[in-house]
Amino acid sequence: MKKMIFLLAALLLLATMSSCAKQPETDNKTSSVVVGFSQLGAESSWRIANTESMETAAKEAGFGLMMENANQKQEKQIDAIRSFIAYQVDVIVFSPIVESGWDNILNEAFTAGIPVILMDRMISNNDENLYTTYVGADFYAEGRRAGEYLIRKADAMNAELMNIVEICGTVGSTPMRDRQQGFMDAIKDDPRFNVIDSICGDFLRSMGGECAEMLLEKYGSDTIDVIYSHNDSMTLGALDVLEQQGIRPGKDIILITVDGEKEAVDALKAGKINCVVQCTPNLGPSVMELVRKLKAGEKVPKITHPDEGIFCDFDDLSDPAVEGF
Ligand code: GZL
Repeated sequence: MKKMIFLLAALLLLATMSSCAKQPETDNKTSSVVVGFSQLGAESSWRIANTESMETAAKEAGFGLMMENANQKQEKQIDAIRSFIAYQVDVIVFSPIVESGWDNILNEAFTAGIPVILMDRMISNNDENLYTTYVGADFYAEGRRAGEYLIRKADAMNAELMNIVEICGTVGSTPMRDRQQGFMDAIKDDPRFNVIDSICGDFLRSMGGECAEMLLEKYGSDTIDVIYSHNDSMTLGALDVLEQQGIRPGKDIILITVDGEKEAVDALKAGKINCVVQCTPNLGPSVMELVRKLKAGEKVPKITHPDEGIFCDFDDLSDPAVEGF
């Protein structure tokens, strides 16, 4: 009964606390399990698809989902997690916008005895008490796949030198750090590759376009051979700018991107992007299976990575399997 009162209060307060939060359709009053979910924002198609995956999976599992959208603000994620603790949700799930700054709030969750699932992004503190399990991509492997594609492409083009510019995701986030490290490690011993600049586009389409404008103005289109961009949103913004300036994306400048949204895969099929490294947003089913196991007292792995690959211009792009989310 106490839990029911808490949950009803939770829903009322969450509804007023953040007008942007999409209140769960799932009936929390009847569900035996309630999941508190702090989503970091709605910055990209990937993030929107990820939110949809979580909502659908919670409904299919019969779990109540209390979701709070932080709109790219870490302090709003912290507030949301604190409110989930107060309402005594069964499990807390969140995607940390950046890796640092979570120790205090996660210690509060640990003290409250509420398991925490990290979904999509990691935290920097490796105190294993601060979270129960992580489910999400191996971003380092994604970066390596991008670099290994470029090596293959340089071989096919008999390239002697390739100047590379990098458009990075949110500074301090796991995907930004590891997609960069994996890519650089893959190409670092190859003298053909020269990384001439790396600037932040924060995973936003608008910022991707601004980065492309700045890089083209600074170096000129004749100097830049490759753009490696940490997500499709920024890549599509950059692609628009290239075309506005009469530059043929995918031909005059090689574009390598990460995520795999439909618009990017369609651009790959049109010859405007050369490589799309897959990063699935469909983590909801894995998260809810972990919730089920935790509630059943079953052991769960510390890390779960989804299977991922790449689509590129060496593939048979007419294959129906080549499709975006
Ligand atoms: C990756 C995810 C990233 C995506 C971006 O798992 O954290 O955040 O690559 C999104 O599109 O903004």
